[in-house]
Amino acid sequence: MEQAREWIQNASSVAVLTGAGISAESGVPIFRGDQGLWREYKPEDLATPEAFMRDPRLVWEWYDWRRQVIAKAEPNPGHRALVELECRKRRFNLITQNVDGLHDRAGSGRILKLHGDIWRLRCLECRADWPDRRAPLPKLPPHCRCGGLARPGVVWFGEPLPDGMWLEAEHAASDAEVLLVIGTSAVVYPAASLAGIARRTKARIIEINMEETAISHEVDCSLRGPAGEILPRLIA
Ligand code: BJW
Ligand code: ZN
Repeated sequence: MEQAREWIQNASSVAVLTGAGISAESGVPIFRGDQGLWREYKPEDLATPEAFMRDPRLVWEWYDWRRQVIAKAEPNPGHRALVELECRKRRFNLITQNVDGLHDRAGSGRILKLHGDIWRLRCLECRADWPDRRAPLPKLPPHCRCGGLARPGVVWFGEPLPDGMWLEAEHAASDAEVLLVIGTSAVVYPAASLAGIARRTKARIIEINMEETAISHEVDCSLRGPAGEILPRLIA
């Protein structure tokens, strides 16, 4: 902890990659492990364009349930510690895989949302894209004004990340002197490759997670425990 705190204090450029674990203490379920099931489905069964085309109502029921959980959730001390860190650093980049909007609600500035935003909808017909914060939605599946079927504004397996987003994330990781990787199992690509990118440009990599992950062997320091407890102590 002391060593990691010193690396952060001395760095002028810090990047952060967050995953579902940072929102776990706000009551938002993570994807993998025992908690990751909704009904009998795994995220890999639902977060795909194929699953949506097969059964849009089922996929929307999952998203509508998650939107209701997230609507009741509040940002936790982990989200807030990152806002504090952003205020202190000249160069700071927050990259998140989360779609829940809790970093925005905590007050983070620019956020690179690799996997989109659960509070936006997109029309499959006319490509319109709009915010909708109603939870539950009045009718499933929701439709666009044009009559087309709407989908959640998120990135599913097999889909490219939002335009330009990956380039910016890669740039942030290569520019960082310290990369914090928080609450992600690091099994989903390309997000998981950001640690390798930062490592090539000699960044210190600090992982915060309850458990060992797919990248634990390539980080400089693993802090084991809840992000909502570790982050405020690390940044204090
Ligand atoms: C705590 C805690 C506490 C708990 N404190 N910690 C090899 C290379 C490149 C790509 C691929 C590849 N092999 C396969 C691919 C493709 C695929 C992929 O990665 N598959 C893997 C499963 C193998 N990737 C893609 O398809 C991506 N697109 C792509 O590659 O496009 C290429 C392309 C280019 C051009 C044209 C077409 C295509 C897209 C990936 C999209 C992922 N989408 C999802 C759903 C988003 C919407 C939604 O939310 O519903 O994103 S899947 C899901 O996983 C979600 C998450 O963001 C993502 C990552 O999960 P995360 O955050 O790591 O959560 P968990 O649950 O796994 O882990 C939580 C962690 O927290 C655990 O470690 C806990 O221990 C910890 N924790 N409490 C701290 N209190
Ligand atoms: Zn439309």
